[in-house]
Amino acid sequence: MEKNKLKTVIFDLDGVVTDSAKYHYLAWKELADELKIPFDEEYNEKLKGVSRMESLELILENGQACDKYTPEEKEELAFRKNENYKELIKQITPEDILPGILPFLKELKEADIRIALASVSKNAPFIVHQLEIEDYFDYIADAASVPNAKPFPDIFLAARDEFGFDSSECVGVEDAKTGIEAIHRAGMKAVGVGTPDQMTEADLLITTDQLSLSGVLEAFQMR
Ligand code: B16
Ligand code: MG
Repeated sequence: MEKNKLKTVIFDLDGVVTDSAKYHYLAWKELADELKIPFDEEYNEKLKGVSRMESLELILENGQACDKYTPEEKEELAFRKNENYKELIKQITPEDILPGILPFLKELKEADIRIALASVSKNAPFIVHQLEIEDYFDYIADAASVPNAKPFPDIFLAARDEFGFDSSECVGVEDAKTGIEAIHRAGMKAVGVGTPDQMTEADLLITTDQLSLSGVLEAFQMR
């Protein structure tokens, strides 16, 4: 197999394609306030790329409240947060695509490089629809059918296997520490576009408006 050729770029959604992370924060904040649990933007960093139920556990942990609720009550709390989140993301429009993402997607399409989405968010298809970028994606991984969330590599491997590529031919783009770890565990190179202190393990640390095909090819010595 011809290695070192870029065949697919696998994008995370929240914090990479659009800033839906801010809506996750607002929705969790409302719940945390209601439960009288301290929660701020700094603590919210821990939730990026983390699944819904694990995020709830982290929030409850911050208020020493993990044992306060039954599994059914926790399901109900997560459900309420998600209902609130779904209301908030209705306001997302194509104007919310982060700078540089659209030109990068166009560049990849023109170069016939597959484009995949590896978001652990069950709301990802709705957000992609709101952003009107469905046509760019050759594959959107189904978060619900992936056994293990990030930092496990499952969702990135699902995208790779969809096309039958080798990990060395795939590049992942992430804004969360757990996501960078998931990309590496999938054996792929990782582009980090998140806050620099969370991106220490990224192979290439840039901002979304610096994303370019030539930049990725050069950084990873790919063709
Ligand atoms: P949902 P990503 C992740 O999306 C978010 O970063 C994380 O904050 C969220 O808890 C998770 O999705 C689950 O989302 O509750 O909508 O299913 O970064 O993998 O695109
Ligand atoms: Mg993310």
